[in-house]
Amino acid sequence: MATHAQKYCDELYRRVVERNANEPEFHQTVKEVLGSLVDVIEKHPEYIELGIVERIVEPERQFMFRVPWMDDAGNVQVNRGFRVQFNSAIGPYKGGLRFHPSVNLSIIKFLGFEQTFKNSLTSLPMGGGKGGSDFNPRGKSDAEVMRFCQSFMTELYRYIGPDTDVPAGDLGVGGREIGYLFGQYKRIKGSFENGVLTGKGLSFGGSLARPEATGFGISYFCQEMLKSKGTSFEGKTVALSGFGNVTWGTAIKVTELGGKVVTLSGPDGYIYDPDGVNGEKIDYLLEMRASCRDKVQDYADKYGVAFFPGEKPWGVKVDVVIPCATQNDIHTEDAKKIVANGVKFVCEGANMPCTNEAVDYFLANGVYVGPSKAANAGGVSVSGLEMSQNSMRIAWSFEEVDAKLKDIMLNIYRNASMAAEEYGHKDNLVIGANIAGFIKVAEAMKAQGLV
Ligand code: 2IT
Repeated sequence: MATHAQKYCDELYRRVVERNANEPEFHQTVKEVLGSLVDVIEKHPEYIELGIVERIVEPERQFMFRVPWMDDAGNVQVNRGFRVQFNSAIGPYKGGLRFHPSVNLSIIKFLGFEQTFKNSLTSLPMGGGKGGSDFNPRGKSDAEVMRFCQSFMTELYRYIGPDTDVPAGDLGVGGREIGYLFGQYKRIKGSFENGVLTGKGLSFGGSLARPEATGFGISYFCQEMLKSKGTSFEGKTVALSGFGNVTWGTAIKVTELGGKVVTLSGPDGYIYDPDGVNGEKIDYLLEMRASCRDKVQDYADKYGVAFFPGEKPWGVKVDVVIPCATQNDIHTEDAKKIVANGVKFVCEGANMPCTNEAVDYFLANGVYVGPSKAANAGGVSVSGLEMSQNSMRIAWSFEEVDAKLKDIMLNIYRNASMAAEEYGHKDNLVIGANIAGFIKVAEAMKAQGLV
């Protein structure tokens, strides 16, 4: 018999789908989160009565704007810009900007929704937001990227600020883009407010360890998962996907912790390096990214390893799987191969890299799953620490930031794991992370009245 809470969640999900047609990624994350909250809502009927759950699935504010710019050949280009301010119950909106041709409102809303719970899990005072553009960085010159960033910020600046909304990077937005965006913001505002963006260069308020933070955080989180089952990265083979910032940081730390990274992937296929992606081969990922070619085959050509065009690395036999590329990288048929290979640990590095069905398949087959909103929260955590340093006008050492990051990740693991156990879902970190992230936001919303 479906409980009242279950019926409420089913009906709310139906309405979300109806009111937000053509937003499959947003539906996907709402379905996953609502599915995790039934027991909590059962225990806290006020979350229904006060409309907390109904409000939490509706962004506070959404902006879409025109971004006109001129390419090097003198042609006018028009892209679309987005910023979704999802939830400000526990702090200023905080979340990255994604520049990728696939970007649309559905993708930005899914990311903003996830970010709300992720930021809550970090224990730092950050609300949830996300933005970006369908601008395609592939093959663009430095000057084109700068002109695009300037035009994008000329519109975005009116919606953001150090105490209102603090963007950062995501796919396609790294240190170079944040530099151009900050320069334009500073010029328009006529004051030096560097807390408005994170992921900045070190010379103007960036934090040490921010580039490494997402991947290091994933590795620390995954290490806790392994430790809780009496094992470690030592001697384990690890399949990563992607070759960008998250993959880079994860490869460094996993290698340092004794694991061997054997795969990377790109839009063109995947590479298999039986000797491990380590040392200068990890540095080469930075070059591959900076080239804007978007090809992982470059790695295979340079180091003479196998390249599998058009394929994903999920059929490779390894001990640990960490998808670090983008959403919906692992479908049920991939999950089946992973389970058949005897993998016991899947830790999500990218945002929502597994479909809901793939996650269900893993859980049903005894795979320990680290959900992205917990496992990849290290990036935004160090963004939060960057905001603290900017407010205090001081800079911490790499070791200080890394130590705080590690503490935060252990804390997230503990909270997710305890929440799962408390609500009768031991070892289901997906449910645990959703519950732990939700409760803090819900309590803040409850205290702040109907807003
Ligand atoms: O998905 C993410 O957490 C990010 N892209 C980082 C966001 C941030 O504000 O640092």
